[in-house]
Amino acid sequence: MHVQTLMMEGAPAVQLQGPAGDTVTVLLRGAQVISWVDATGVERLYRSLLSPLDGPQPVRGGVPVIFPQFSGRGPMVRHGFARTSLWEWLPADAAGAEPQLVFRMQHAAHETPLWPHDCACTLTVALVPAGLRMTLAVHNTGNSPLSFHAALHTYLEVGDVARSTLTGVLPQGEVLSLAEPIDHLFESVPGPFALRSPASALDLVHEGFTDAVVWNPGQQAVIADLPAGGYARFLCVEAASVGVPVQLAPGAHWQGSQCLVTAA
Ligand code: TA6
Repeated sequence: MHVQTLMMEGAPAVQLQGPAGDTVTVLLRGAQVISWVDATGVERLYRSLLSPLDGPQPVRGGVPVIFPQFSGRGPMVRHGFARTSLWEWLPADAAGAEPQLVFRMQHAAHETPLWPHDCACTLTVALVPAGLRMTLAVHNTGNSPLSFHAALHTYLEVGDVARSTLTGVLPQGEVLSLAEPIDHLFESVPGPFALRSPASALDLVHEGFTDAVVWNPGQQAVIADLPAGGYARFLCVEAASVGVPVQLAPGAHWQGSQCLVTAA
């Protein structure tokens, strides 16, 4: 296992290499996983090269952490503040049975008048055999209840979305075709999900999260920080708790994880 800090296109990041040679790189801004290269040397996450890493806009690619609001489902900034906040790397936790990196974000009630709650979030990013596991934990450190949405907005490299399929989100093993644009919240889906695409075969397992969001904007969408044809290269499959917001009593904890496992 090897850990190093680095500047990635002007943005501070931490990189972890696992025993099999797989690597994961995480930006301190947003604790955003920006790259996961598997043990065969293949990048598994999509990132738009038109999206600067050093802010101030959210980075399009990798795994933005969505918290405490999903999309425009509330009064806050779109997708919440976690993805553009500076997280702290806790280097003491880098070693362990499964190599991992831990990041922490503390939020004080006065910082966001539209969400006046004290809480502490951690994101743990672990290299597991043939996979990557990300765990978001939230601790209500205040003295009043709080409510939030959370999602791991995972941009998966697929090579050609129109030739990709996803099983597990539709009932009775029905296969979801991705030939058309999609932006859908699948509620109460336990998974696992199987993504099969020209670039990637991945199984996705979530725990703690209740829902999944599947998004691809399609060819017609105009997205300033996405290159021409970029839409075809990724599919977002997001472990999410959105349909029913998570409620946390004072002092209570919640956690949700998503594991991406390479499949044959
Ligand atoms: O998670 C899907 C979604 O909410 C889509 O509606 C789409 O707009 C996407 O997120 C990207 O949002 P962003 O704010 O990063 O442009």
